[in-house]
Amino acid sequence: MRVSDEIREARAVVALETTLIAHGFPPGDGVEVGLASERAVRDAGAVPATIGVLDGEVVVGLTESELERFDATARKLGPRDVAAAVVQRALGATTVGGTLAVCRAAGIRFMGTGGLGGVHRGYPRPPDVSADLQALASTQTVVVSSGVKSLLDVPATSELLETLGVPVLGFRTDTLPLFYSAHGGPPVSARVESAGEAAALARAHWELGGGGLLVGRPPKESLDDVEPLIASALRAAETDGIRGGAVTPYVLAYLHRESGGRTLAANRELVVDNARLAGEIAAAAV
Ligand code: PSU
Ligand code: MN
Repeated sequence: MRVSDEIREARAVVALETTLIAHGFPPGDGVEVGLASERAVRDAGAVPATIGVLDGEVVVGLTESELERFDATARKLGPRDVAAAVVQRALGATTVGGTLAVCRAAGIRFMGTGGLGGVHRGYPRPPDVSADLQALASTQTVVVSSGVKSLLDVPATSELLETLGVPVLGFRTDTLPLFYSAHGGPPVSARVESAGEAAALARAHWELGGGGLLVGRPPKESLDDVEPLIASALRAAETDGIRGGAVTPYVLAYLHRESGGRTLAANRELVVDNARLAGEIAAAAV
């Protein structure tokens, strides 16, 4: 593992994933979103640590030119895939779960992302539950997201987070945001009003020996008419025989295309805003 000097010495560090960069946006846009997220973390008074696997190393704190290598050819790395990518010298983009596995090894306590993975619709056919959930439950890190991925079964994911003992904090909201939409999600386990309150709650949870916490931040501009598009994207994915890790990139590309770019703009904005809030919480925790 290679950790940059700046990150090693920083008091407040925010981890950022690379799957979003490589697979969550059209070519080129992902790198821009990654760099904008890093700036947002800095604006909040913390140091960004974008994480990925490159040239046989886990890199914690990719440089700008390294970040630019993360395109759609990168392997998508969940927690179980990081070691293989290192040994096989693959270009590896970490998911939330893969990033959390690295956070655990590097002692990083805060992370920003778009949406957490979770229980796929139609469970148990296929029996697809993201490794993000188990990784979050077992890592002492705060993940700031706008809820879970929009294509999931959100109520089932929320139930499973409860089962796993993961606190779900609503940032100035009583319900878990639905990624593109701020409204209509399941209730959170506690509402917080400030970054300082989220940091204090995380500290208390960790003193009790608890693991990860999710902070749900509603998107500033709520798109409340995307659900029918998501349903048709999932039908198209099924018709085209798309499975497993390929489903999210397929659905996101479908939504970006069919919404005339509205979901793309919303997605970009919420990822950067979540990175900023993660930075504020990290800064408040020191
Ligand atoms: N949310 C998005 N776009 C994404 C992801 C989440 O809006 O690309 C990625 C994250 O990296 C997340 C991963 O960790 O999808 C989960 O994938 P899976 O459901 O295959 O575990
Ligand atoms: Mn999956």
